[in-house]
Amino acid sequence: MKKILLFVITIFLISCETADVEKVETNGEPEGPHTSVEWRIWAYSTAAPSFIADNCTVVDMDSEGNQVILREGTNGWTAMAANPRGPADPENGWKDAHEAMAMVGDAQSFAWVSAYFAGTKPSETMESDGWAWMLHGDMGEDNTKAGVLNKEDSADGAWIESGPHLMLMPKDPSTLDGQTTDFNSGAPYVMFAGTDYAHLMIPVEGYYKYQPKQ
Ligand SMILES: [Cu+2]
Repeated sequence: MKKILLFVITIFLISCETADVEKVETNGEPEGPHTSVEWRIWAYSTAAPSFIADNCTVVDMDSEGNQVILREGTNGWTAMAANPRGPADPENGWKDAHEAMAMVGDAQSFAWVSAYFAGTKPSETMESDGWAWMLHGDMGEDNTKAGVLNKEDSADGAWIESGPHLMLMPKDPSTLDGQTTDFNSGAPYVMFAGTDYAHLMIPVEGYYKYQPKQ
């Protein structure tokens, strides 16, 4: 009898643990198609810690390329999909939040991103440094050159597919002079060093899950 009781308790404890693990892994992801407003709000906003994600604005592009607001926020942070490639399977939407390259940024980081996609100097429109969270990582960049979309087109050893990170976009890129550009050091490192788009990548737990640390 004692043995059976012990067995039942053990099973109970194991199932509690599994439930906890699942909670962390799905991170509250809603069921249903990834094209739904509900899924996109979840996917984009969770690029930031929950205390920012809960109250951020969430935006997306409609089929004509116009910006639409999926959810109005209150904390000055905005979430969006930052992958310029678009979904590999447009009909079914982003495969996951990683493919979307979900990003949650403050107003200054959005000035930086707008300049980046327009090919203008971020320093001309930024008022101060900007911050952006990408806790789902990105689909890969050439660390030495902006706008390279495929590993095959990147310089030797310069390709990095990032896991979770925070980014500091400086108004004055020269403030990052002297920081390392080595993305395998584990330390914050500079991406696109020496260009108008130099920014600091700050790796957090799980950073090397897509591309092992060398
Ligand atoms: Cu990033």
